[in-house]
Amino acid sequence: MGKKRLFLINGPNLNMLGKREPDTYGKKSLDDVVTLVEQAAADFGYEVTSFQSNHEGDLVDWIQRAEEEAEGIIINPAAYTHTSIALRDAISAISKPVVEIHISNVHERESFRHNSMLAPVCSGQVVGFGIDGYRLAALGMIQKIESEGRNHS
Ligand code: CA2
Repeated sequence: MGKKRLFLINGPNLNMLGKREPDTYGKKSLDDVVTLVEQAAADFGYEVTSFQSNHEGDLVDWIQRAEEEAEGIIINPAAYTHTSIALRDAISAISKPVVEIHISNVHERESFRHNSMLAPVCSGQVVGFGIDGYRLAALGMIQKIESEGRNHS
């Protein structure tokens, strides 16, 4: 059996991390985020496959892939959080746990960011801890996977 794997999925505009809007999203790049998650996951024997896209359908494809190729998904769906029934349906359709993460505290921002279409079908949500939220999401996700494995064995 291959190593246990997490998918790290980032949605539209997150390729701009570290290049624009540092007051909201910080100065670190998406590569820094990937390294952070890889290091956190490696401590527990997990590998990470990272994917970023500005296109909704590509994100759906990767959520579907996780059913066969990953133990769980850490996803920052970015603006699609607030709009996408397609992403919600994709998450609903897989059996693997999904943790939603937001860099900013969406609840102290505009009201259109307060609702997540995806949160009701996710296993957990991390909001407002900057990019460290990705590490926290990875730890929570791994804890969940490992404890569920123990319960079923
Ligand atoms: O706080 C988050 O992580 C968000 O998911 C970020 C999304 C926003 O639409 C959500 O409401 C909250 C926006 C991502 C845009 O990322 C950029 C990063 C750097 C520069 C410009 C955009």
